[in-house]
Amino acid sequence: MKKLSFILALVLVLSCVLVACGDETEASSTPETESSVAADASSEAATEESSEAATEESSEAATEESSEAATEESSEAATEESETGTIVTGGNVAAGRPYTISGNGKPGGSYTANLTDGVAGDDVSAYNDTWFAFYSHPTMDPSNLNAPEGKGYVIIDLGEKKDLTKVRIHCGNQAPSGVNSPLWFDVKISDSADVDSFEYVAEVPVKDSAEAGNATLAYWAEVDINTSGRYVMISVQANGTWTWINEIEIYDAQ
Ligand SMILES: [Ca+2]
Repeated sequence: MKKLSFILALVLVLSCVLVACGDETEASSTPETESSVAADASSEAATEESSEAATEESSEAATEESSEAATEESSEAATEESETGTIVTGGNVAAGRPYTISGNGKPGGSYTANLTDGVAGDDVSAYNDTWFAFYSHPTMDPSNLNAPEGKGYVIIDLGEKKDLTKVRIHCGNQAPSGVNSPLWFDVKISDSADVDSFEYVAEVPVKDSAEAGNATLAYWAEVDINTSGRYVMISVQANGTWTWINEIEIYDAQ
């Protein structure tokens, strides 16, 4: 009987040992599971980071695209504006440049329009600084005129020698008031400001009396040229008392 009890006790002990081993197995498997969960979490985190990075990259790419698109649109708008505007500004190397005028006299009134400021008003009924006037008079003291005997000039300093392709002059005509389109404008060129150093380049076609007549109008007189120089002289031969201009444009080879 004692032997049987001992065997039973032994079986019990072995069972306990086995159960304990089973617990250990379970216990030892749990960290693996946790490790697996942690790995999953790590994977999720990695996925999120990757996703965020991708989103940021995508966002940056979108921003760049948007920026490029805006730049293109802006460029197109600038092109359209220059194509549709009455004054073409691209390549006008006379813009903002200093100039000198012939003669010491000043015409009556305040005809003091700036000739290189980009403003070319076309109101020929305006007797004021909307226009600059060359003034000629048969009996007035020539020292009081800026175009004695109808001859005057503007010399524009381009700052440095440039290759030139076109000259435009905005002028007005209002014959009933003695404001006439001139007989001619000439373009002359020099690398010096000395008045006697200029060489003839081209005549600028103007509306003659048959075209302009008694009309009140403003228009651009222009000529294509192919020369180079730093100083450009626009000389005028007036057709009557007044010649009105208010802007001169000179284009380079761009
Ligand atoms: Ca002007």
